[in-house]
Amino acid sequence: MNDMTPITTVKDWETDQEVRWCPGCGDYAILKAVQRTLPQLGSDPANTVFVSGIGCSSRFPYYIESYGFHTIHGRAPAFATGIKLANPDLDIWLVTGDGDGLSIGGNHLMHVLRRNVNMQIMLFNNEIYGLTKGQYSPTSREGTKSPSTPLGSIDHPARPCAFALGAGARFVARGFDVSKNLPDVLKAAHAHRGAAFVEIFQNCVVYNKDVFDDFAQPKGAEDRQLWLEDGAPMLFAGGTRGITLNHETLRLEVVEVTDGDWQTAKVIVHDVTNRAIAHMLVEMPFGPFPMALGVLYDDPVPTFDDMAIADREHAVAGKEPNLARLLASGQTWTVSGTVDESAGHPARGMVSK
Ligand SMILES: Cc1ncc(C[n+]2csc(CCOP(=O)(O)OP(=O)(O)O)c2C)c(N)n1
Ligand code: SF4
Ligand SMILES: [Mg+2]
Repeated sequence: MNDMTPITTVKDWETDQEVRWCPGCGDYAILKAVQRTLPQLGSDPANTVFVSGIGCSSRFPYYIESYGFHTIHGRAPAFATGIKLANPDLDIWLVTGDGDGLSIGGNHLMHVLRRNVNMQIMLFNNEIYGLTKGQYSPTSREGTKSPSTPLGSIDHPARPCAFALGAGARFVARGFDVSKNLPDVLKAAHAHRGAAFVEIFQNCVVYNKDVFDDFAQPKGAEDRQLWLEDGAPMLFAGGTRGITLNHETLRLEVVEVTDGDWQTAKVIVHDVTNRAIAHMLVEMPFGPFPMALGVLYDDPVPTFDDMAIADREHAVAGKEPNLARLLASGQTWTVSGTVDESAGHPARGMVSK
């Protein structure tokens, strides 16, 4: 991965701000994982910006000792895009929630992914609106009881990674708050040049407690988690089970692997550039299948910021800046005439080109 010589320690990324998350919230573990990862990336607080929208998750910039913007609901992608274009040398981390990023901000999130602006995007998915006291969100499971769905949600939930892929994202990964692998996932996102989307399952212990226990609880985790590694076979359950592609139905299937012979069982070797398989992995229903975690897709293309800056440089190459000439160029008008005070209206004149 992209480990660099650290110029900071974990302490350098901690702030003196009082952390306002509830005791036991999964956000704490994510904060620690990020603070542990930044020194390993060789990041410099003077060059790093955390940008968020609104929600419990979006309080994140207060707790990182760097530049930060706690912006408006759902609009972090617009701010982050502007910051990146204004100063492309800045390393941008966007923090959003399932409500912030997929309800009010779904449109903005789609465009930052489609445009491929170079930044890391962490979507904390707790399947609930935490900050506003537990209303259901676009990722809440069917049947979720909340103040806004007292009879249980009837919506079909959005899958953030499927949304990201559908929007054109070139890097899609998944992790969860207390996972020891989260720093590696974040490092891979940072190594990707372009919009790198990371869904992080996060336990809201107050309004949606332990909703990810089905796959995240440590006991028996290896039977329920498929950690993907580029170039490695898709094995889980201690290498006794794997994922294969049925060539007749073109669907994924779980297969038993005997004596470690995954080749005979036709287990797929993970290729992070295979977009079709990435789509299948993010849609894989948990239960019959394990939860696919780690880097699902990573296939860079030119970034919006690189291209916009190249365009800008091309447009001004060999030209002297001249504001007066710019203002007088193109279609201009001269307004002339007199004020007719007796008629009681301020100005009546002529506009000529
Ligand atoms: C324009 C606007 N509409 C609604 C709200 C109320 N509001 C604040 S946070 C939030 C949802 C946050 O949910 P999520 O992004 O999942 O964050 P979490 O608190 O779960 O981390 C809502 C609806 C607001 N602040 N501004
Ligand atoms: S309401 Fe939920 S998400 Fe918000 S701080 Fe509390 S536990 Fe965390
Ligand atoms: Mg939420």
